[in-house]
Amino acid sequence: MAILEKKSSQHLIELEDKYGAHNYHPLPVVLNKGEGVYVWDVEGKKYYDFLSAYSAVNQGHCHPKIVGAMVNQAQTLTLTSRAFYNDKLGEYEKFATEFFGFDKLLPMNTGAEAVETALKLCRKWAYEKKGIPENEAQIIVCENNFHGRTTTIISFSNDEVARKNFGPYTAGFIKIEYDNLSALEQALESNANVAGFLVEPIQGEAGVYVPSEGFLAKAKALCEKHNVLFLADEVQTGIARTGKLLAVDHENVKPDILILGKALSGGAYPVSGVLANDTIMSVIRPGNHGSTFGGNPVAAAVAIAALEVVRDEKLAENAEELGQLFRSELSKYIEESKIANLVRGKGLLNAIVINDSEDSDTAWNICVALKENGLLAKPTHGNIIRFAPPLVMDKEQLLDCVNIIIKTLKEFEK
Ligand code: IF1
Repeated sequence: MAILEKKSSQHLIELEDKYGAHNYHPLPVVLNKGEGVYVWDVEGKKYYDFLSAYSAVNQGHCHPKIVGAMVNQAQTLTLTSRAFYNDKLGEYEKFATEFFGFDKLLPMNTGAEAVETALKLCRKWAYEKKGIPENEAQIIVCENNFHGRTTTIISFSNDEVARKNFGPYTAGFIKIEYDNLSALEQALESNANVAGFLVEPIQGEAGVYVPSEGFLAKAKALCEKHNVLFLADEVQTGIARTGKLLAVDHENVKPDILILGKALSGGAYPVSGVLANDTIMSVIRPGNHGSTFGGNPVAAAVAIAALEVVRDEKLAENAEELGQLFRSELSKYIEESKIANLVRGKGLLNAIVINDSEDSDTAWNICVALKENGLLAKPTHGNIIRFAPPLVMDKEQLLDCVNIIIKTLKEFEK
């Protein structure tokens, strides 16, 4: 019998290069195992995961409770479609609506699908409840947003790499500067047909931009004043990532439409969803929207387990405490550093800005060096490196990672 050759990283990278679309440029590491805050490559090297699959693995890799729920349900009933009822969806909808404090949940699969769902819901509410003339609804979005990769979503992106040559683009969006209340007020006052304001409570992909204290609360108040829905995209910032269950909780803001994804499943399965109260969700009627896998029994079982882990292991509290430690330790180093300019973030969603031009490859080279030193992270744009470990990390592990990061940055001090 042929001895199964152990696949090397190089061989596996070549397979992807030859047979896979080149829609990503991954760091040169091939992972084959994950457990808690750790991942391993095919050569057996162990790493701290400081990306958490872009904040999908908040509960840690392969959390036994989440995987257990998935395996158990997968051996019982995986998919019925919504043509029939199943015994898990109603229980999940009740659990999730009570967990986040809304009347209704519309279950989907990916974050982009949930954002698209929220946009459709917002528009339909505008026509049927606010009385905006049909096909005239406008939704305000922010410069440098990231909400996914569908044609409509990239229509209001200003990232040319994500947008160019995918036209024609979807109309009905007004762009304003992020964290700019007067720009929001001006857009609301000069457009009669505004249906909603879609915003990331912290702009993740743009480089972990935390808005000014009070921005979210004042933006919500402006939306209320103009009878405009506040749509919070918490796909990346939600599920305890920023030190609260939701990033909007830091300002006690209650969105009209809440968009969730990623860690809603702990990274075990694609689960996303949109939550809203009946006054809004009641505009959706049979046939208006759906998806084959949306609300499937496995997703429902996984999401309940993933949220119970967040609650029972107090992940938001841990993210808050370790995030403050992370920023204070790095700030001390940055005071004397010539390679790092600043560290910013909330909870365990942080980033450092590298003292080099946006188009330099310094941030990338630092991430390659971090990999050699046993920690995986990736630049967002150009000179910004995002640091987002699983929220199950403990203090000792975090300080170990701070040491690895500082040691690596010092290798780049000129
Ligand atoms: C990629 C970025 C992060 C998101 C927010 C919706 C979605 C995302 C705030 C869509 C997804 C992912 C997508 C992934 C990389 C990652 C990402 F770099 F693309 F921008 F996290 F910042 N709203 N973000 O962050 O959710 O459809 O992917 O489930 O596309 O490269 P999705």
